Amino acid sequence: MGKNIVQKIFNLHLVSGKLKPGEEIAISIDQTLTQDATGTMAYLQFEAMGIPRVKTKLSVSYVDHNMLQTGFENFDDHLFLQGIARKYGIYFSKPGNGICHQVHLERFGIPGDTMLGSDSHTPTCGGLGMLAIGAGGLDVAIAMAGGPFYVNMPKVVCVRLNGSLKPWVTAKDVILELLRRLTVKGGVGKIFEYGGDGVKTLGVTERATITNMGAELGALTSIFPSDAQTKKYLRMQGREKVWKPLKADPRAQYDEVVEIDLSALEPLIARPHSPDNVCKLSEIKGLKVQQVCIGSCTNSSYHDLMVSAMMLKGRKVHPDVSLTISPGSKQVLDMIAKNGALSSMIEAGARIVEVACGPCIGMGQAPPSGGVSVRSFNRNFEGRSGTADAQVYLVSPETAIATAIQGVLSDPRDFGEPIVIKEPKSFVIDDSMIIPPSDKPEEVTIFRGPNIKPLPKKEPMPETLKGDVLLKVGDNITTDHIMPAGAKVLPLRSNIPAISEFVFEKVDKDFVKRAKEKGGGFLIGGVNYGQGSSREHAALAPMYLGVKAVITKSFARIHRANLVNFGIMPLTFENEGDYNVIDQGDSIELPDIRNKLKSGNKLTIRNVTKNKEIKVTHSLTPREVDILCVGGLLNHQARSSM
Ligand code: MIC
Ligand code: SF4
Repeated sequence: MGKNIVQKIFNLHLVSGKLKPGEEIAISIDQTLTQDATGTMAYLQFEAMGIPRVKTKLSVSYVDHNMLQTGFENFDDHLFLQGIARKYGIYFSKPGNGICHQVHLERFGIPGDTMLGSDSHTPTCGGLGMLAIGAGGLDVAIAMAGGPFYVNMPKVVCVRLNGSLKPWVTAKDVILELLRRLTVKGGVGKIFEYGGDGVKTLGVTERATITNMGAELGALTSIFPSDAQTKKYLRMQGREKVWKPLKADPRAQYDEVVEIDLSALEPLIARPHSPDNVCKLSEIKGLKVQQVCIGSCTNSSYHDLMVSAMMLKGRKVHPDVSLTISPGSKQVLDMIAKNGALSSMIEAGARIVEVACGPCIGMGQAPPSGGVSVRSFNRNFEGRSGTADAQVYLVSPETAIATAIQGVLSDPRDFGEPIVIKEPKSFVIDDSMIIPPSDKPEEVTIFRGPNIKPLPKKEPMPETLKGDVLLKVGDNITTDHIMPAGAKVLPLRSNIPAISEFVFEKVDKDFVKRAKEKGGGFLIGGVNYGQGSSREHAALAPMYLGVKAVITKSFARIHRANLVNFGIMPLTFENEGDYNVIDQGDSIELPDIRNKLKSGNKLTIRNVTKNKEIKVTHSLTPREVDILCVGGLLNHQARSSM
């Protein structure tokens, strides 16, 4: 029987388990990636494991999120990360070098290798044929220590791309089409493997736009074949020697198939406040816009910025619009500076923003009150931009620039002749902002500013769990709801006591006070609870506040794993209707919990307030049950290395 690409890579990396959908497998990890907002915690955890040097083939630590230095915290954290990298054998990409996913694609990704990254958009490198997965920082720390990554074998979905895109229709529209069809939970438990004759029409950075935003489908990852386009891209990066061909066998089997006729697509747009709230741009064009932002790990490649510059050349940004452009990497910025494209942007009136995540994570450039912001980014969750009532729309760079010029949502097809970008012979290669690790690690001292607080500890699970329901929320709650980011909160990522003060801040401002008064308790959620980012702080901070279990209709993958890692039980209602018989403030009890967890996957919760019993289930593997019983993965790791 023929094999698909995912099976081929998993076969070469399988440590335990069988490649049968739903079964727990463990795979070895070749490379890891961290960014500063999740990295500080991941490295504190790595340090706690007492391993002298990372055991991966390559580990890179990026600084791209916490870039606004309005106090000492962020710079202190950057210095901590740089010291850790030098000491433990990790490459350090300095602030200003670029967004982790863009730089990793350019300088480090390898077709056929596996990567684990402490950021949900790690699958970006799937555009190069790499099997790249986003996870919590602790899972990444374990991979750096040489441990495998555990996951339930996903279903493999073949996305067959046919034909080619029409002018002004882009890779962004391909992934928006998938989000329109499948929704933000359509990819849970799945890997999307791209194939079909349309693949060869897409360059590596276009493919990377698609695999990047596959994270918004809730997928484990997304991957393209490694072919002539991949080889060309790697050659232009001076890295042709890492290229290898990778494609599915002719009779490869898939669990599902999705067909997309590229030539039938048109420009699409995701409306507030979810990346799957997609419609045709033509249905809502004409809407007045106050802000347009180009950038983020989804759309800030050389190609994206060149198209933007060519559209702006000789034109002006509309007087009522603020246009920001944040290039994805130093390489991209350097190239558009050298070839004059940057000048076209500046002349047109664009605000050139630092090479970083920036506005995508609310690090500056918050829209005005009630304002409409049109962005080439990947997430438009409510409040994420930094303005609670802003209306954020997601589009291709082409649509965004047409809109910035017209001042209203505009269809790029009305703009004129299609723009063809001449490819350079090679990219500008200068890795001087990537600092290699020290060959004398014993001489490296690590700087620790006052913002770096020790890891909070958790005790083993008691026999009976009891407490009150601290909060009940609805469907599709994101990690941005649970643990907000933005310029004010992000600098506290290495300080759990301080960051805990912001848990559920935008959902219920009394949550933290209540959690503290009651000494912790339970959370109730709807479907796809914890979608979005990989930030383990969305589990770690609730754990610090005493949250014992989260009971939902369903979970997003990374958040569920993070809950287990920090000793919080993820439970689901056996009958979804029982969501209605439990309310905020109810007292609940889970007696004899350790034994019950071990003896099956069904449990009964006693709602003491309503005098009712509620049946819940768990999908924990025996390994995960052990992790929960000892109070989390760090305790578990310490015990197994004793
Ligand atoms: C995001 O896009 O939400 C982030 C910020 O990159 C997160 C990571 C984090 O919260 O630090 C992600 O996507 O994992
Ligand atoms: Fe950075 Fe935004 Fe990409 Fe997250 S989605 S890594 S915040 S650019």
